[in-house]
Amino acid sequence: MKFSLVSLLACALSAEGHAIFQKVSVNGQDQGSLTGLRAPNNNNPVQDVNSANMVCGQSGSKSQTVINVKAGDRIGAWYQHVIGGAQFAGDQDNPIAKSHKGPVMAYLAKVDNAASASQSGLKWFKIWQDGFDTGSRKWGVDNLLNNNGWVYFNLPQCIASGHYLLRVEVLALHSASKPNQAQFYQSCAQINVSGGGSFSPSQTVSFPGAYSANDAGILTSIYGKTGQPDNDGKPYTPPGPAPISC
Ligand SMILES: *[C@@H]1O[C@H](CO)[C@@H](O)[C@H](O)[C@H]1NC(C)=O
Ligand SMILES: [Cu+2]
Repeated sequence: MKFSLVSLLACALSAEGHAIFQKVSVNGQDQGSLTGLRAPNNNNPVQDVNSANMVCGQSGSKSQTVINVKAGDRIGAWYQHVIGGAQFAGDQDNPIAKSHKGPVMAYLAKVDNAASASQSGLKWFKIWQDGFDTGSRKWGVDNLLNNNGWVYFNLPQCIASGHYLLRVEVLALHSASKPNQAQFYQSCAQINVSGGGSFSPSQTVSFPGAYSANDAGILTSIYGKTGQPDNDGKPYTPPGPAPISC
């Protein structure tokens, strides 16, 4: 009896295809594993939108490095199943389980020193999101899967120069029709932007605080009439503010 319970549990655990944002690239240049990152050291999702772990994930590793970038640079954020990549050879849940459909988002918060700044009490604004395309019926996570775990976006040209925390978030919605079952996967990159402009956000949000458990983009069923995770072909709006435009 005991044995079968243990093996059942082990089976359930290995079926969890969670993920960690663990590497940055700048214009295609790989910055190295965990370099410039505040990242969780396990891949469990945050499910409480009011948790302090909504900022940069559960506390894990914290780099001393600040990554130098320019406004307008193409940033890559790399998600993998566990730190380093696949959990084992042939890992079907790397970079993330295919069930984990949902949007991918990126936020910035200005700080004095990205290596040392506290991550609580910051003023965040969204710079990019990849939600759901009603034409192709693809989610942001589908694009991540197609790019071997890489998510790409450009830093806006208009943002002011200086240090920021860059928060990249995957929101997995496969179980999100029940409260507190949406899964949030985020880490923060420490960046120093040069060549920026004069933009300063007129509206910002806090983490935690930006989201509520019952937001339409969080408490939602993504399964359509055919049972596919296609949002029934309807538009989907990710939680939080709209990305800035400049
Ligand atoms: C940030 O980048 C600027 C421009 O490249 C550089 O002059 C400055 O030393 C950097 N600051 C830090 C703290 O890395
Ligand atoms: Cu998961």
